[in-house]
Amino acid sequence: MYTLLSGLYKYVFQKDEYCILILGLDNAGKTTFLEQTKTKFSKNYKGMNLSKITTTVGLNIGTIDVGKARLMFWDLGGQEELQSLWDKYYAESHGVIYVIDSTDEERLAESKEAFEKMISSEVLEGVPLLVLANKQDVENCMSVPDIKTAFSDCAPKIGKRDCLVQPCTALTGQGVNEGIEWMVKCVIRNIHRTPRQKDIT
Ligand code: G3D
Repeated sequence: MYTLLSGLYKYVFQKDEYCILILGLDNAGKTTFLEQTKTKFSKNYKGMNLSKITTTVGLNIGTIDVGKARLMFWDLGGQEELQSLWDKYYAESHGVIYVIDSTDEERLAESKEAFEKMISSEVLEGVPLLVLANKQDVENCMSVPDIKTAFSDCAPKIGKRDCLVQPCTALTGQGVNEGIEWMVKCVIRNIHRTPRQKDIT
């Protein structure tokens, strides 16, 4: 009877946990996106004042539950000296969210370089990739087609992994639900399709 009840309890309440990295250059809006996500998906979460968020130095973490999935986010600092730490987290991640500042044409090449380096990692092969074209509220910002064109030569490295470029305004929440729901769907499907070595052992 105990086994039956504990099995039932686990079936109803136990969550499958997935680690999601939030990467991108400093000032792209990673922390704002994480705060907005926590506010939208956690019932009792009292979010920070989004306009008071300052750039990530080090690591911000956050957890949300979506259905039977628990997503644990690691928002890593994007400054050049911190980018060298990103790959320490790759082996543990089930998905990557890459945030681009759509208003910053000057640093787009730098962002692309960091993106290309990240997707070249064998450890991330097959891991779903959500690219957020953030700050779409700003007039004359780069559109999704503009960003896709600028990043087009990364396509062979992205390969067959699930990849979505999503317009987003982290400050107001536009595009956040769509991005998170897509990621949840992909990580669940991906773990059943191609379990990575660490998930098997
Ligand atoms: P980071 O964690 O990637 O370093 P932050 O980036 O989340 O700290 O955001 C950096 C700046 O961009 C912040 O402004 C923040 O308010 C702004 N920002 C983030 N998302 C959006 C967005 O969707 N639209 C607009 N217009 N601004 C956004 P400050 O002025 O505090 O530097």
